Amino acid sequence: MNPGPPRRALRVLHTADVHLDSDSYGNAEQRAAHRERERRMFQRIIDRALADEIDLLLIAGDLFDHNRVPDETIAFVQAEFARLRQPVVILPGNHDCLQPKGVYDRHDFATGARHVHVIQGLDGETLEFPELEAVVWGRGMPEHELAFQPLAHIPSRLAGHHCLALAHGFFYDERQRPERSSPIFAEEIRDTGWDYVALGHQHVQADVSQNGVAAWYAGSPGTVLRIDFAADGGVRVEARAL
Ligand SMILES: [Mn+2]
Repeated sequence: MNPGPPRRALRVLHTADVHLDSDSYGNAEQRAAHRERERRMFQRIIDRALADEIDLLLIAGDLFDHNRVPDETIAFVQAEFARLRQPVVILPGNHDCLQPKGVYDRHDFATGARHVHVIQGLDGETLEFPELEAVVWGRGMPEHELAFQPLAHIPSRLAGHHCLALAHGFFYDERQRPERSSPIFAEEIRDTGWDYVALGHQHVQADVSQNGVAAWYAGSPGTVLRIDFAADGGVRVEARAL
């Protein structure tokens, strides 16, 4: 059954693999400079979201480089999110997966920021944004392993909505016994029938769209992806400079 086109155009910004607080080398001053560069990059993503007047920001995993990031880094991220009114959806990645005492266990990003959502459902969860006529689905990653399939259990599309999914893992062109953790198979992307799959994990920007399902790795920031969903169902993906 053809669900029919959504009624509203939608503009999304997709980033991934920001890796805030990644390891660096050198003396204290050099390490501080490295941290500042990472933070500045994240600020530019928020700047871009504001300048492009997007409706929704998707972060497809590894926003943080590890699960021990200090409170100060969280406060920085929260202050940046506070510049936005638009919904933000964060998918945990392998570096910031859902562990006890991990970053998303220690901090509730929605506190005082109802527009910020962290995907935590281990069998997947759907967030509905009626005002955008959009749904966003993702599956929380408790552990990065062969058996974890980021797109497993994705439901059928919701009629009359833009249907967007998030997944963080390794892309395989063909179904096979995976050698890499968190495998994402081309046919899984195709079979969703969804409008867009926002991918993270591979740091090179890549188009892995399948049979009318647009699917991209955002790549490590330097650029981000802007996705324009037309009211008639058309999807346009464009790399945007930071
Ligand atoms: Mn990753």
